[in-house]
Amino acid sequence: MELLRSIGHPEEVYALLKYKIGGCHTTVAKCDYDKMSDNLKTCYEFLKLTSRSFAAVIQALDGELRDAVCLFYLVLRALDTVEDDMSLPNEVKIPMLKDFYSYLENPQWKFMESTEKDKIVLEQFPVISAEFRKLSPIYKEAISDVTKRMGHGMTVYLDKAPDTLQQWDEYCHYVAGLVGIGLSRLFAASKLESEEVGKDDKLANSMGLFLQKTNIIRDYLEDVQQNRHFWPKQAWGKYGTGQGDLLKPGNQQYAMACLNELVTNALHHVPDVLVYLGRLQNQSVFNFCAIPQVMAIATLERCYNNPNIFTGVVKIRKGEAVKMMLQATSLDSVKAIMTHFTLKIKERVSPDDPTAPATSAVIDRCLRLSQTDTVYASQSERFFPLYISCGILLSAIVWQYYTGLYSIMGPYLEDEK
Ligand code: IN0
Repeated sequence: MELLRSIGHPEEVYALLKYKIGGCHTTVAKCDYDKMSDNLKTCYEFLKLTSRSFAAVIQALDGELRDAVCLFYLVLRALDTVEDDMSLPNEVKIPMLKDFYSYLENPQWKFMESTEKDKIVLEQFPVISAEFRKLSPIYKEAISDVTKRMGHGMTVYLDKAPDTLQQWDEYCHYVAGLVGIGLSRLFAASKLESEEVGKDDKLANSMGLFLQKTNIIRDYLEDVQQNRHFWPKQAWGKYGTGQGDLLKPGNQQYAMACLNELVTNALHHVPDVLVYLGRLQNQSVFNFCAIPQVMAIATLERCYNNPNIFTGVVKIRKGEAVKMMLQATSLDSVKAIMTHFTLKIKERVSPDDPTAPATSAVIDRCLRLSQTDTVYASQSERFFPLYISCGILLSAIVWQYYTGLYSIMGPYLEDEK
């Protein structure tokens, strides 16, 4: 099915086949399950259950960093599952979010009443917390500190949608910027990355904000349908619309203006993302950080000025994702991918859009900082002869099949009237 969706993009078909056949050396899992305790193996099983493709990138991390990031991911997933659970009354949820970091030190703590899809990480929390307690103190401190700050921050926005753009940044800081800060500390603690990476909270925060803002923009319809509101009022309120009103057909023009304003806002994080990625030295850490960022810029490009955001799901094709994943292994390749998608947005900026000047300005800044000799263009030309040959071969097989079929079945087939 995924192959069919990429049929018009030969380089994606090639990427999908390469990935399926196992040629993805950059993201290939380095886990040695034979040397793991049963408990830790179970944690990796939870990781695969909850994060699908992202699990492979975590498993490809070098050395002891791999287990630390796996456990950090599971703890965050557990916290997020509590935050998302609409069936939990606030009297239960608020103390749980605030105290969550302390459950890491409690071998018995688990929660059996969740109704969420990832409830397994709460029901089996003792498996996760036991492995957490085996980590070196430096990793434990980073994970515990971030869990504490995030749990507290989540309670601030439990019943409150972000109003101002500043509050939007604050909300995204709690749920994603802190993830960047925590991960950067883990990278530095592992000595795979410099101390500087672990100390620059501003850049680490931007890494998370770029991902989270992209998710919030992409998921508008799904979130509003579930009565969750993450688009800041400062962006939609100036049109006199109410919460969720951007879905009403009469508000389409406002909806598009608002969408483009938020995409422009998110693009402001790209310069920090490039500086952050430029500081990384370890290949496995680089891939782990770069892959979600290139997926985000491709998603933002797809969202920009796209009315489908308000009517359905806007996603990048699996073939496109795999192609980027295989390519995002150096700063130059990431710059090439950033250039490719920012240029595609630039082509679609309309002078009628109220944010157009700001969009063009931020795009020009991104393009200046992403300058590179590497190109990420559709490599269709390279594949064209191969594609034509495959096409001819396929037609011949189909023709043979039908003529063969006719010679056998012909006598039994009804004559056309
Ligand atoms: C992540 C981030 C993530 C990875 C690498 C570096 C980061 C630096 C700062 C902040 C976050 C960073 O990446 C994942 C990516 C992911 O889960 N992708 C999904 C696809 C999707 O669309 O959701 C997949 O299944 O592949 C991410 O989105 N988040 C995340 C969570 C925990 C950790 Cl440890 C790292 C979630 C979020 C909210 C953006 C931080």
